[in-house]
Amino acid sequence: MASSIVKTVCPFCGVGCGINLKVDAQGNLTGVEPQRSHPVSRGKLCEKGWSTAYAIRPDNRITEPLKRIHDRFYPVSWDEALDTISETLQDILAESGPESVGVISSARATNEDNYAAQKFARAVLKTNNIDHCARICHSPTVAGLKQTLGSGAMTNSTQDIFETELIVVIGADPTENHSVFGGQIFEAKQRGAKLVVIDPRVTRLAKVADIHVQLKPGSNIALINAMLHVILKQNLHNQSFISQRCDGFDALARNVATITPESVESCTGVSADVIRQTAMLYGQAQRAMILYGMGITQFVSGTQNVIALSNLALVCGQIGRPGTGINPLRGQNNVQGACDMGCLPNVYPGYQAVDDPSVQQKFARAWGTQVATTPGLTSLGMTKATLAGDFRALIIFGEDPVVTDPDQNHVRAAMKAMDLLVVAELTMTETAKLADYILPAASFAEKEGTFTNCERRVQHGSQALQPPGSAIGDWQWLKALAAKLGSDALNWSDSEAVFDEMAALTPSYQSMSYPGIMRAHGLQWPCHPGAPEGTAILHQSTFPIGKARLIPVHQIEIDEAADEQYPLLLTTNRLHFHYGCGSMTRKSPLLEREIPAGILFINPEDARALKIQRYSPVGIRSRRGYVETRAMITEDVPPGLVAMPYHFKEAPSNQLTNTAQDPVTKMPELKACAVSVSPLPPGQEPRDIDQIREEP
Ligand SMILES: Nc1nc2c(c(=O)[nH]1)N[C@H]1C(S)=C(S)[C@@H](COP(=O)(O)OP(=O)(O)OC[C@H]3O[C@@H](n4cnc5c(=O)[nH]c(N)nc54)[C@H](O)[C@@H]3O)O[C@H]1N2
Ligand SMILES: Nc1nc2c(c(=O)[nH]1)N[C@H]1C(S)=C(S)[C@@H](COP(=O)(O)OP(=O)(O)OC[C@H]3O[C@@H](n4cnc5c(=O)[nH]c(N)nc54)[C@H](O)[C@@H]3O)O[C@H]1N2
Ligand code: SF4
Ligand SMILES: [Mo]
Repeated sequence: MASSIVKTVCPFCGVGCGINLKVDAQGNLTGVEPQRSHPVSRGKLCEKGWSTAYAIRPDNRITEPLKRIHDRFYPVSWDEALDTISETLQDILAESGPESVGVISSARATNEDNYAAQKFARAVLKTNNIDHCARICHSPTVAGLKQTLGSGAMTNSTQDIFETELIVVIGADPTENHSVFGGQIFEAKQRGAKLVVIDPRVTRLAKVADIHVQLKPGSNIALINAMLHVILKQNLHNQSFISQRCDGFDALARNVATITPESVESCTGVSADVIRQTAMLYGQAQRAMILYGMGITQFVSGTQNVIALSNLALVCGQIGRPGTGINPLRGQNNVQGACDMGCLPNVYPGYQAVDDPSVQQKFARAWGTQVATTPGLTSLGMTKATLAGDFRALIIFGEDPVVTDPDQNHVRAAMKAMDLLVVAELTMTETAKLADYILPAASFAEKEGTFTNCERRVQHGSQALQPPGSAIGDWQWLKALAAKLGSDALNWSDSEAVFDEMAALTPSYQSMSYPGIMRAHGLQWPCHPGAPEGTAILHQSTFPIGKARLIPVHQIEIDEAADEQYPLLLTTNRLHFHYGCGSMTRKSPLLEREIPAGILFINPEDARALKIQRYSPVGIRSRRGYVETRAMITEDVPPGLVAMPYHFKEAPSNQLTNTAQDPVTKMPELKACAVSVSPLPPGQEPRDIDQIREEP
């Protein structure tokens, strides 16, 4: 075999940078490089992308199926593992029915893997209990924009950033989290675009913004309603767009009539002047582009926050043209795809409702089998049902909920209470440690498949390497497990066959094929006979629901405010050098050198009051848990607010977080909970959570 360069997509964030893997004649990965002509990344990668080779190195991997006996894992053959898993599943199905089993799929895996996962749940297990991390990420986007626009995806394309006059970044930190795109925001600003950042923390973009609106956590709706008030008062709304393309304007106008900037000063912590300036800037721009993230969605008010933003864009007619739009920065490399594939308990691929009888018939006919008819449980619903005794078996691939779901003690208790927990992973995670069986999964570089980035671009990744040991791709072990359960529903010959079946059933992917996607550096959905080359900008002349809906929303307070016992508010965020549960980025010595351990960001004022010095060991307690780490004193967080990343399994911020949920989507409030912070006694180092847990 000669050495080769294989084209694929970066396996981390939703920017979807084009990456080339260099493979030597022996089949080893020798390096990565950016694709020069890629339409999004244009020859760049961030540090995580450059470090991909470490993330999937064979010596860090799970290479054979493992079975847990008491507290130790023993290697078993695939046959033995799948035989016992299928027997146990059959027993549980016979005793407790399909509502007692479920699947959590992976926004890090391919569309093909995700299509297979939801088909496995629906056609083999006969349940709609299928979900994935979008639940705790952009589920409010899917629900909110579906109501207002008819489609819950980024309306424009990343490169529109160079065509806009005004960039509004609200509740997102793109230089850290969508780094190559974050760099492009800097570039667009240098070329003359104005930049507004709305964030309680001083992010890197906030430091260069024309206006930084440093609002209090959870006050987005009050702020946006007051901006709408100013826009209407100053007659800056787009009358013709509203009358031609929107319903519900009068009710919206009535709702914001009394919400003056002055009236929300104390709730938002932002001066009326700054609110007015921001509203005027947005209202007067010819082309303004809203980019948003977890600072909008991860609240009990998540769906309402999204609706508020949608109201703002619609009233100003900032939708359907280049350089405009309402643009959720979808997080994971394939979270857009995992949602599109129907790995959600209420929709089939292409967001076709599971409780619609005609949709049920369509899939039952296509798949040649009966399907479940009632919506399933969400991921957090499955953990809750387990502790209530109503849920017994879970198959998880490519997620680490013990580190990434809120209220870790509760999640661990649920995982331990399952009668069967199967985890398919690249590497040993905190969740895998609790599994009955761990299955070795192939990484992105070791399988062929497609990934859909944040701008709806479906890209093809080729297989560059052989998987280590007996690891195989996720749809392939799902196929083998389905066969053990007596079903040939997943009997595809290769990943292209999976894609073709999916595309035929998913209207927005209808005209896509592997050759078409590869020719064009990816195609953006919707891609159908009316738009065979895909669609860069949504809603140009009409919305999928005809007219867009303006829906009045009211400020909703955070669930757990600071009080005497827990006097600080904790928010959780991300760091540039680490990703998710850290299981991949923390394998890279380069990334670990930058940030080797968890950290608490605290304002100098609070640090002084608590007698905390730079890098002091501190303990952080909430109503749900306790962790120890070190303090970083910084003006980047305001007094009263502390911030922690969630990447570090030794000091997991999800020990502390609140499970209070958005009633529409069950999104937990990961961005705000009450904590107390105290310095550790002199000489005491921060302990790992495992050590803390072992003590009485
Ligand atoms: N390096 C790195 N990159 C990543 C990831 C990673 O783990 N590491 N994860 C990926 C994933 S899954 C996702 S979803 C994306 C997420 O990307 P982002 O959405 O950028 O994620 P966060 O850093 O969690 O939060 C964004 C911002 O919301 C702000 N915020 C908090 N509360 C409020 C509020 O009430 N109002 C407003 N307006 N802002 C608020 C925070 O201060 C923070 O700056 O990143 C992706 N990219
Ligand atoms: N406190 C707090 N918690 C949060 C957040 C927050 O802002 N604050 N953000 C939330 C958000 S937005 C998200 S998206 C979640 C993310 O939560 P998770 O999805 O649990 O996080 P990841 O680190 O992306 O976990 C993915 C796992 O998949 C594995 N993997 C990668 N590729 C493959 C593959 O092809 N096949 C298989 N089988 N495995 C694979 C990796 O090894 C890794 O262990 O975290 C959430 N948790
Ligand atoms: S910006 Fe995202 S997709 Fe691009 S290299 Fe970095 S992690 Fe990968
Ligand atoms: Mo996410």
